[in-house]
Amino acid sequence: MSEGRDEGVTEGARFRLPPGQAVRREHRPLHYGPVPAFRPHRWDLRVMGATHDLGSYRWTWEEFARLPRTDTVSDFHCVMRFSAPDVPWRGVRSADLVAAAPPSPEVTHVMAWGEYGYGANLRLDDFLSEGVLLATHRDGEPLAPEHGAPLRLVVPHLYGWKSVKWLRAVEYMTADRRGFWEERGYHNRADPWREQRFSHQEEPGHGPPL
Ligand SMILES: Nc1nc2c(c(=O)[nH]1)N[C@H]1C(S)=C(S)[C@@H](COP(=O)(O)O)O[C@H]1N2
Ligand SMILES: [Mo]
Repeated sequence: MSEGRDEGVTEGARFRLPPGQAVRREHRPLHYGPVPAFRPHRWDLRVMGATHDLGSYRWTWEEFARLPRTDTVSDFHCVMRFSAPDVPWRGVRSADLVAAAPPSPEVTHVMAWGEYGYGANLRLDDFLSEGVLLATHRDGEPLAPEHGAPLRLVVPHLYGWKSVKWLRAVEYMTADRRGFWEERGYHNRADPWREQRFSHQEEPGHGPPL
């Protein structure tokens, strides 16, 4: 995550813009590391950790395709100070996934795991928020490889690094643990409306010790 040049065109108040953000419509991919290849026969999605029966759940690509689909439109805010308004997504609601793979009552947080060990931690209530989607489509098209194909998380109410691309697993946790950027100087919660960009802004109790 290096500071990119800001080619954003700032518009009026067409949509609510969090502090320190500018509008950018262009959909330029942003991530750390290489883009993984999608091999449908090898791909699976797992839900593991503190499930209600301590078992783990697994969907092949074919099985995942049978889960109910939902369309959403949400704004996307990257910590590098650009925001994309009104992005149409299609996918499986986090709430529908959690209903299919119930957590134990002690679960407080989840880790969303992408390929290559990228992970982002979320409070369970943030993961279950309205608008959180395991997305297969953006703008009516299947996700492009660089944007997370075949499946990415979309957490519109938190900074973009929580929206894990190339999602492969959701781990239920009974205590908080930092993800990839959260242990590298970025804020544990990442609320753009409070400009929670960096870990040095965290108050005691905002996250596990660094
Ligand atoms: N697996 C993975 N997911 C990731 C990232 C990453 O480096 N690896 N970067 C995040 C960041 S910082 C942002 S802003 C968004 C960018 O999504 P986009 O490239 O589709 O615009 O993806 C997020 N998801
Ligand atoms: Mo980002």
